[in-house]
Amino acid sequence: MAGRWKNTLTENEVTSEADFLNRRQIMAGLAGVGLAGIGGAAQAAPLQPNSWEEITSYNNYYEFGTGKDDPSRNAHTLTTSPWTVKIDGMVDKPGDYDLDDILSKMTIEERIYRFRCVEAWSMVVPWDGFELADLLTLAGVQSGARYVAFETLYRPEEMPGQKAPILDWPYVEGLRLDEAMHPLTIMATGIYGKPMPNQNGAPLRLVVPWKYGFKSIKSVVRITLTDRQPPTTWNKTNAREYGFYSNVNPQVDHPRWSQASERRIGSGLFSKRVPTPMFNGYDEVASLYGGMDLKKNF
Ligand SMILES: Nc1nc2c(c(=O)[nH]1)N[C@H]1C(S)=C(S)[C@@H](COP(=O)(O)O)O[C@H]1N2
Ligand SMILES: [Mo]
Repeated sequence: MAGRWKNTLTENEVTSEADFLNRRQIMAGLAGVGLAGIGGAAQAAPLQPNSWEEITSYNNYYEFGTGKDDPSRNAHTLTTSPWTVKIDGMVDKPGDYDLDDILSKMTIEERIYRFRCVEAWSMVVPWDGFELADLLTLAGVQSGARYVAFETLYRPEEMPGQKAPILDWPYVEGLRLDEAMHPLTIMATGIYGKPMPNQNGAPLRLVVPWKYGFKSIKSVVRITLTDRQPPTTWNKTNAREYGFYSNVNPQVDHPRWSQASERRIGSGLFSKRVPTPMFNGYDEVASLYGGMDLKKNF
């Protein structure tokens, strides 16, 4: 796939932000294409990742509170090891998979992705992770499966937000199987070559860069293959405002605000607004939605 690139370092290698940025420039030069090759619109300008500080202190993780700084203050209480992922439903090898076993079979890559929240702010995040397709293939997807459902850990003792009925816990999400199998879709295990911070969804979270951020469910403990479109948390909360697909689309406004532009976090004191591209710039996914009315299927 054009623009994909493999990480030449191991995830255990501790990389400072400065080293990371430096290495990016070197690799971009060597590759001759630049890392902006990931995703269409990014080809115009190289992606400048947000800082570690920005990515790990401005979060949405309602299990730890609804404020942007709640997760970074509260999520340290979460025990992330050992960690088990149940893979069930329409798979050949259902079971409780130990995360370390999964990781021993997966190839960790760095993926620098734009990340666009439905609230109209955005960041660029250098994730480490593996393709979800590789995990699904490991479990053996059966022919009748059409959707993938995801579930976040439910552990109110460690996730204080779950003691309040803010959302219908546990947080659940879903993708169509072809979306889940797309090479851009990853299960992320880290950021900047470091283990995933709890506030960002440790130890394992979904990242679907062409969809609004709430699709990228954190701290995943269950993955279910199914033939029916699964319920999703924000759709259950407000179906008029949050659809199942939730592809980034500047032409479909949220009922309460425009989606035509976004505020880039960290772009100075007055975070600058930039236009939001269709599919968040990842044009290569357009073929997944051929013939679909994306205003109806928002
Ligand atoms: N379990 C769970 N997953 C979640 C959320 C959440 O509250 N709980 N918030 C979502 C939203 S709205 C966004 S924008 C992203 C934020 O990810 P980040 O904090 O790593 O930027 O996580 C998504 N995944
Ligand atoms: Mo979000």
